[in-house]
Amino acid sequence: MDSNLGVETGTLAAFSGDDRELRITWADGHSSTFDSLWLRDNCPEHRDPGTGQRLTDIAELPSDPKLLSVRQLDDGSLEIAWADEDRSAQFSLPWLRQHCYCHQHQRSITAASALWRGSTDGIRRLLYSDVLRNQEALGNWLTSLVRYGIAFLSAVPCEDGKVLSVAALAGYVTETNYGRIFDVKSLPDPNNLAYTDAGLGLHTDNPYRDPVPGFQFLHCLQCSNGGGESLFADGFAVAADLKARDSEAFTILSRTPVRFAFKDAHADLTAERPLIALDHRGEVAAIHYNNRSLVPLSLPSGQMRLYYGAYRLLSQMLRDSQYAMRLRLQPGDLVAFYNRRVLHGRTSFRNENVTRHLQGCYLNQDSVFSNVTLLQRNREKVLA
Ligand code: OGA
Ligand code: NM2
Ligand code: ZN
Repeated sequence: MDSNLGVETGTLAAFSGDDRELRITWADGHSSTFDSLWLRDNCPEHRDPGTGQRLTDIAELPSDPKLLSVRQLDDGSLEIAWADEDRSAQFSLPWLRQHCYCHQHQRSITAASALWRGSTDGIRRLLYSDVLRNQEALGNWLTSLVRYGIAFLSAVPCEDGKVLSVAALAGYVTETNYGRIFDVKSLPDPNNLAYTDAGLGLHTDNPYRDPVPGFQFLHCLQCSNGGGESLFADGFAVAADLKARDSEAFTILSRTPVRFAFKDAHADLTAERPLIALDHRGEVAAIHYNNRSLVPLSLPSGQMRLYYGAYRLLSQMLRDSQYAMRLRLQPGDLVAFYNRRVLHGRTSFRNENVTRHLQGCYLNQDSVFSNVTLLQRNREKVLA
């Protein structure tokens, strides 16, 4: 669509447009459209140079600014002028490209996930000493954690509290009613089935808490010699398969909030959420699955059986061995996983001459994602 917009074509990109939008066709063929108000809102001069934070508020800007002209400067950037305001601003091409808001560039967390069933070679197992000393190893470990939702470390010294120093490499620990750190071992008077020798089916932790802990680290200090194997499954993969297999069941589980609760002498926690939580784009954002803490369902009677049917199907799929990674954590092993995606469980065990003992902690989600991005940023700097 050609227009009355004064456009001078440059060498790096072709651009065209009218007074409402600027269209750029990049050298690789991708095209981007930028609304004139969006450009006006993002004028670089409206940012504090030190923090990069925006100084203006939308109410201070004209509601329908008209583009007057666009020209490419010698340094490649685009100079954009608006009508009626005597205003122009310069936008760098890399900045515009990076901020393209076409459908394809509206990414969500799940887009960065690689689904796995049972296992995959991509899931990393690194030596703790390497991750401690070497930024690249740390980056590989955390990248696996974000991409697959799980990553392992070996030879983490079997010291009380060590899980906290490992956690500090990844993000910030979330303190809960279970403490900053919790000891998973069989106790005489447990407040949670986790503190028994019972098997635990695949589950996510603490769906009764808001927010749900993002990441969980479990450090094996002592393993059992009878049972006590660990199970892990990619909940995003199971959810994708459920959607393909029975879209109605998927819809029921993603649209029906259910309540979870945990109570003991010191805590009374409850939260309501669907077993499969979707983001605003309708993509799976989290799995909340914990039969132990699901309260008696409260649904209109016409929906009860339908709900149970969908819940049973998900539960059966989670028992399918094709999804489960099964292994016995050895002393010194540490598993880190994204608790909103990867389900974990264990087989029952019997302490005979040894006392099975894991130490765990939770980490908040954004601190881990932030560190992964920082490491990637530093890596790009080194390569540049
Ligand atoms: C838990 C748990 C796994 C295990 O403590 O929540 O799932 O292997 N433990 O003991
Ligand atoms: N523990 C191990 O979410 C749960 O209730 C699972 C969590 C007690 C911190 C157990
Ligand atoms: Zn658990």
